[in-house]
Amino acid sequence: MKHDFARHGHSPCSNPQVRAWVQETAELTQPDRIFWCDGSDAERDALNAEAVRQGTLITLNQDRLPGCYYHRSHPNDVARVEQCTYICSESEVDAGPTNNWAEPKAMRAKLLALAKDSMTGRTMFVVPYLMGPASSPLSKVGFEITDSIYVVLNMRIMARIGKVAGKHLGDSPDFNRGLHCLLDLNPERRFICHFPERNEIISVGSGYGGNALLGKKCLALRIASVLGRKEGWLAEHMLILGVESPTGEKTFVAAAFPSQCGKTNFAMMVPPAGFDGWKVWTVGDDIAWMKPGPDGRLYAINPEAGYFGVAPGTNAKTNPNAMRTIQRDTIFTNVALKPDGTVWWEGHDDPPPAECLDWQGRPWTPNSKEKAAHPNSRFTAPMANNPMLAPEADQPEGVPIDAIIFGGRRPTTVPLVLEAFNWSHGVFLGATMGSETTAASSGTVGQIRRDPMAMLPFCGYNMGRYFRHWLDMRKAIKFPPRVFNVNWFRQDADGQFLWPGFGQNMRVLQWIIARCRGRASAQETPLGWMPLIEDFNLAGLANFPAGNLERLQAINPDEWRREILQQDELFMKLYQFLPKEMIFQRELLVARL
Ligand code: SAT
Ligand code: MN
Repeated sequence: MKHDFARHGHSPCSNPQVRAWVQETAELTQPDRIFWCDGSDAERDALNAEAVRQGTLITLNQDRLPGCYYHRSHPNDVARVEQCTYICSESEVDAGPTNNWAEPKAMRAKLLALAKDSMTGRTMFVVPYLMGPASSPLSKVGFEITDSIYVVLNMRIMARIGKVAGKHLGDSPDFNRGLHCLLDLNPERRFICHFPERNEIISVGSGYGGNALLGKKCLALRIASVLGRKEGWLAEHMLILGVESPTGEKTFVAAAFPSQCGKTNFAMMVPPAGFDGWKVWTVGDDIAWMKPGPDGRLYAINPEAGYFGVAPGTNAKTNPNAMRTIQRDTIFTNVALKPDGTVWWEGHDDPPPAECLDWQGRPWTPNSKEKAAHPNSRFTAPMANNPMLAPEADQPEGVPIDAIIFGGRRPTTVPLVLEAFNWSHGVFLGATMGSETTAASSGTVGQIRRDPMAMLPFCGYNMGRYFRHWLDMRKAIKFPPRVFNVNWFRQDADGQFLWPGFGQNMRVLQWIIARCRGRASAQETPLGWMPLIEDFNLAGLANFPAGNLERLQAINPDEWRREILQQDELFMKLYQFLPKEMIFQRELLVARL
């Protein structure tokens, strides 16, 4: 069946507020055509065909990678841009010292002036989308207006789009308005702006990932964190996974790590040899919305419907389930393109191709100096492809969370695993998280930056008040999850990783779950509860030098002196808004050390 792109997609949503806003936006941006997305497969085929015709997508080898396409973004547009990201709350204090703030009226005027007539000669797509399972009370509706067909095709994978969103919304005025204009991709005219009081996002000048797929970081974290504070829930930069024991007992865990610390790998982990009967199910790999349930436990949904994962380093060893997930219906962005119409990246299972085109379309051979794939190249894949997708992922009530894990990329100082003494201490562990910077955001790579709860770039309001909200949530949760801190990245003096990571992280999870179930003892240390060496399952772990676990868990006083001073830098910045519990926790830590 052939679908006429030009004649497709003309069934506007009946919600009067949506229609009025779309009309208004069309008058401003002056597109040649308006295309309302319905989310159907026929529509997907028509959009893919059109994107290929325009050269936005390249069709990959359909025998090897059915339904898969390839995209190159503009070389200046390959990551999130925090310096161009603004929280435009009415008052500057509401954005807080860790966000860029701009006065909302002036910023809106500036953005609308940029958007004016920007879609002339182009198609304006209207994407109704739902973040969260259909009919979940935790789900939220957004509409993204965009002139990027690539954004539409990514949103199709990352969110539940089309009729399901209109149905969830009904006639309610309660939806997020998202306007996205590519403009000319000039970094000077690149702004990602959030208007929390208006539940509105305007993003111009970038077509990439978290800058342009407005349901993801913009709505599901920055705007949602503001809504969560108002409505009594948490919007977090967390994966959600379920561990099933050989007896069929399931424990759900939410874990926060900064971008590019392996959230997707952890969320899709395969238990290693020796863990017969254990299974890890994925609920989500990036974002969790968590709200106390009627039974007094904390429940989490994954608002997304797909994975926007880092390609480099993904292979059958690091993430076999991801490799299966991206065999079909996947968009690959900024990876290398092989002559046979398949894709490659550094750290792929296949050896480097004798020749290929790099992420910028230039001929590449193994002798080339530059990388073939951009370090922040990505796959966009539907979560339904994941062989270990948790059956509960679509449950409207979400899954009950028993453990919250905070982690970062720390070559020194921070032990492999420890458990917080209590909720406040857990909030302190999250608040003082740090991590080495990576390529997911533009900027220097390899420095430790404080990244509280992995939310530094994503908290849509004052970070000090965000800690207060976390502390206050304790009162609303009768049976709070236990809180843990992990670090897979500790190195020895020669820069070698002390811990094998990946599937072997199951051993850490096993201890965490045993703690949650009251089955493992622990020793008290200045930093928190730590596993007794004899309690920690190292059975069958090949090539693991004796004494490495002790090295992984060691507390080095000099390193901790430096660490506390570093933590103070963020606390000083937030001082005016910092809950006093955080200062107490700091004092207690100093005293214990
Ligand atoms: O922000 S993105 O969605 O582009 C990816 C990330 O940083 O997690
Ligand atoms: Mn992320």
